[in-house]
Amino acid sequence: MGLKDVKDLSMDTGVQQMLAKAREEGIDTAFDRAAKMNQCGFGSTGVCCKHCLEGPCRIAPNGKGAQTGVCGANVDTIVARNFLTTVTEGTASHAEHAREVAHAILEAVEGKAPYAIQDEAKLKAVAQGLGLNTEGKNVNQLAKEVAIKALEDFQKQHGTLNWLKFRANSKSVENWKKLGLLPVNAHLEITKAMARQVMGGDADPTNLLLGTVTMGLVDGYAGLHMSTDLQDILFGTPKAVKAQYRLGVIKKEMVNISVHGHIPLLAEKVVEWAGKLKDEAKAVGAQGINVVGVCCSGNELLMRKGVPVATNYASQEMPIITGALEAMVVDIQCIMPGLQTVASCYHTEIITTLPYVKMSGATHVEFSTERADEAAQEIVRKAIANFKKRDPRKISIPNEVTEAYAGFSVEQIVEALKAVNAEDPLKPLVDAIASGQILGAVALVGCTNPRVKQDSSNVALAMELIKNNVLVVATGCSAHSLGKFGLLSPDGLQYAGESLRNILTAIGQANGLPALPPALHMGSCVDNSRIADLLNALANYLGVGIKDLPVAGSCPETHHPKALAIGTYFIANGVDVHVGVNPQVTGSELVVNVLTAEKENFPVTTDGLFGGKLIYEEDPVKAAEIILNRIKAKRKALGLS
Ligand code: XCC
Ligand code: SF4
Repeated sequence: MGLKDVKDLSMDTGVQQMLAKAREEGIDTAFDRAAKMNQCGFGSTGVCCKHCLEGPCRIAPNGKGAQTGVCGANVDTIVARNFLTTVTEGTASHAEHAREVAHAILEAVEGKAPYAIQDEAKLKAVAQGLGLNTEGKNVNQLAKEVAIKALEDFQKQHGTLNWLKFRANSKSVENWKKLGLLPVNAHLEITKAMARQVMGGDADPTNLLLGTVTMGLVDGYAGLHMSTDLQDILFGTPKAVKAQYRLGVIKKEMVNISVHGHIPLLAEKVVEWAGKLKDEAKAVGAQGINVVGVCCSGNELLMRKGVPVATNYASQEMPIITGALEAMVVDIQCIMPGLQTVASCYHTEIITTLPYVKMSGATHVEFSTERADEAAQEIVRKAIANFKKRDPRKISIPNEVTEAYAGFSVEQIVEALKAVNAEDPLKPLVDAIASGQILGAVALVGCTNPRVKQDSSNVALAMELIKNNVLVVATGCSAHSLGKFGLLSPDGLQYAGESLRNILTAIGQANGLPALPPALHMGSCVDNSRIADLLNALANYLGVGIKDLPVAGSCPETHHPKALAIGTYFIANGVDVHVGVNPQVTGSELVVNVLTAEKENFPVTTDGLFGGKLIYEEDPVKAAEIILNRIKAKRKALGLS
């Protein structure tokens, strides 16, 4: 099969340019590998089971051939169980992220790690939310108590996750309690989920799907919320910041280091040491050191430090192909093993940092919070040493750079609204929704996927929504897509419906800006917690449940199990979640109906139990129409026109 035209692989002209360069140099990228890899029909529909050595068993489509596995498991059990496996993987990733940060805070306040608490106000707010007495305690004492509360969520044997009790909407909690879904501790629930997936474990498909909901709650509270809260405490709560996007942020005359992965513990230190060691870079003939972001580490640094973002998931190999990247430092998640193969054609050094995420052929500099400074220095010095190893014939950096705004934490959004109504900051937003000036809100989240034309579905869906006066908030790699195509900038309001444009202009002007952008960048994937916090605040203000709000979530170009875990968390709260990529469950009618409520009067559906459902639609324009109709139905139920 011939390779696709690079114009059909990404909307980003810089990425197209690098893809063409890679092909000329005989280098394989994820986009070309995707074209060569046929997707298996059994795996694509979720009907292949590998849970024991009697298999693999796979169920033939249309009733022709074997309809049960060797053990007798039918297609519904197999699909539901595979879905639980996927959601468990995603949840484990986020729980491990949160636990690492909790541990870092403990080390920091005990003087064992070189970090200091940056946001005392957030610390106090989180401590109070967790029910801690804050009176007369100094910062380190309080931070220690918060970290211990966090670590309890990985240890306690009774009760409910502390972070769930702190952050969840009370109406949602009542519902989960009634259904017996409340998680005790993250490790216990992840272990239990693994145990129920095992051969001869849970075979009831509906029960397995309810198990995924508990996983979703672990993901939400012991993953997303805990990570965001603790990172804000340790590194500061984001404020609006000017940002730059695209491969043009890589600078020819500088030592370029990209940070890639998710946990900001290392990334923050790399930025710090890049500043401190710039004279050493000058000594080798560079003008300085330029740190650029990739994926969610990029988002974390962008939100708090204004560090420019080079690229998102699907095109993570492209910074190397510019020939001007001295080092790519990675921690966990979304790091393609193919990076090292590409890097071996250039002078770029891939540096892994965690003992449980290594790559053969890459350099490993072990990172731990205790030796954070040493590790970051070593990494920056390696990058400096690589500057002289560049091959000038291989350097070609696309020159486009797009300007955007990021940093819209809930705290920042409330601050901006205070300029309109100091006493009652949520009122202007609620009034605009009630009057229909803002039809509703959609969270555009998730990834890019080399099987989908990069950025195209993210951008098309966002355009369609803002045209219809829907406010878009964005996180993760999809926020990069919107940033690159002008939707995180006030200029993007030219694509917005008139009433949305008017209100965002008014709020912006009250804050001394020309306008707010039509899409607000709220952070990394764990920062989907910020979106949930905003929804919780709006629901409480109106005295309704989150499920009643005219809102939805969408991940048009997802690729990662984490996205399905996050999606499950939002569905459990009654928010519809659209996915634009095959969720690999279509082999079971039962599973499809439980998740999507496609068939009327199906006995058990997530829509019936929680008020939110899965929407699977690959065409972004059709997906926007479905989302808009659901938003309108939820408005109507609230008595709004
Ligand atoms: Fe990964 Fe977070 Fe997806 Fe990007 S958005 S591809 S999960 S880096 Ni999270
Ligand atoms: Fe086959 Fe059952 Fe084993 Fe799965 S658990 S591989 S369906 S025998």
